[in-house]
Amino acid sequence: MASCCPVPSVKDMVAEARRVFQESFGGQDPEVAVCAPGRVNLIGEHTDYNEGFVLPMALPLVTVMVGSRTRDQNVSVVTANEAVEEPRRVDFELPKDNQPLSPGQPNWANYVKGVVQHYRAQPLPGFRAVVASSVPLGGGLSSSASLEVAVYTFLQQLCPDDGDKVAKAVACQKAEHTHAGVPCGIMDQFVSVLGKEGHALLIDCRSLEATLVPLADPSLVILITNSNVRHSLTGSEYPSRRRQCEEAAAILGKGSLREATLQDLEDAKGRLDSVTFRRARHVIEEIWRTTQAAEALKQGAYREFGRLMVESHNSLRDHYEVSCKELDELVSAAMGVEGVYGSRMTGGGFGGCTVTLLEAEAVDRAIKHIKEHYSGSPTFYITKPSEGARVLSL
Ligand code: GAF
Repeated sequence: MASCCPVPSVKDMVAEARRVFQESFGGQDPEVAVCAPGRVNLIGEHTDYNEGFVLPMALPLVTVMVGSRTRDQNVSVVTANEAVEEPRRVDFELPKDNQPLSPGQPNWANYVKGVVQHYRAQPLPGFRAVVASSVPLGGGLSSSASLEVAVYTFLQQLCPDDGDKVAKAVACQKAEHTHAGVPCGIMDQFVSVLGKEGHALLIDCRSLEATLVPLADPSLVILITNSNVRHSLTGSEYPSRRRQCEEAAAILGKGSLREATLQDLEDAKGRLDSVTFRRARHVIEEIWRTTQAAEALKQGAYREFGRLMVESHNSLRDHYEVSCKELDELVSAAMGVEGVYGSRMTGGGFGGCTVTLLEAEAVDRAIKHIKEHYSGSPTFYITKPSEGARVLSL
């Protein structure tokens, strides 16, 4: 498995963040360390903001945050992530009297500011901190949600809230809406907070309840392949998909597409343009596929699970139109390997990663085959369902 990206140990990441903290803040030691994971979604794509089901798992790739409170109202945050834009240090004062904390430059700091603003136990003390991440940026593995949830978890150590985990995920989702301008659903923040080692989470995005689905069979591997492409369309495409779904639900007379059936859609065909029809069709079918897939996983019916993954990918490609040539190539390459159960794009789309479910003994073969059949330069991660956000020892 020589060609897989190593997953850095959380301990090493904390040691590095601590070193950067000492270097940035006059040799002081941080008092608190936390981390929050990225995620991979196994199935249930673009269903969360339609109040549907999703089936993600938390990754061993995490954002770490170390730091200490200050005696004043000043915040200083340094990122150890060299892939983000400069400057890598931001300083700001906590706003007084519930004034909003405006987003600005650099972009990475907006996730910190957003969470500070939406934190559920105000007023906060000032703090100094360093963030470091092993979640690839812009790879569709929720680097932003992992940063938001890490910041929230860090703030809980300085100024405890009531500990409500779902409310924590919702506050982080709000931060993304207001400070990153992405009208995302709840999936990424939810699984980053509530992920469980050895399990995927079947999340009902209407009731915000989750069921644990065991996923720790040693004969099974979850392989993530990063296409290493990101198309610039992403910015406007995500909000436009969300709008199309809301329009479709309104035309069908439903509060959300979760409440619609394929028959409702068929009956309204004359009142929907063909694009909106296809968007709604993807969502309605994907919600159903996700519940079927969770059932298949519980039964150990990996072939059936894999078949649903491929159906999901094809629907995202043809009906929802959020895939791209590179992701399609990766999926079809993976599906050409004996021992692969299924493969699909994961996350928002237009680049980023695919997720492939396969027999452990097929991993080397699959990586070799994908490399030979992909026109770009892929990177690979072999992952395991991991624990959600947590406090670490220093
Ligand atoms: C992004 C969003 F942040 C999620 O809420 C979800 O909608 C996903 O795209 C698509 O399933 O990751």
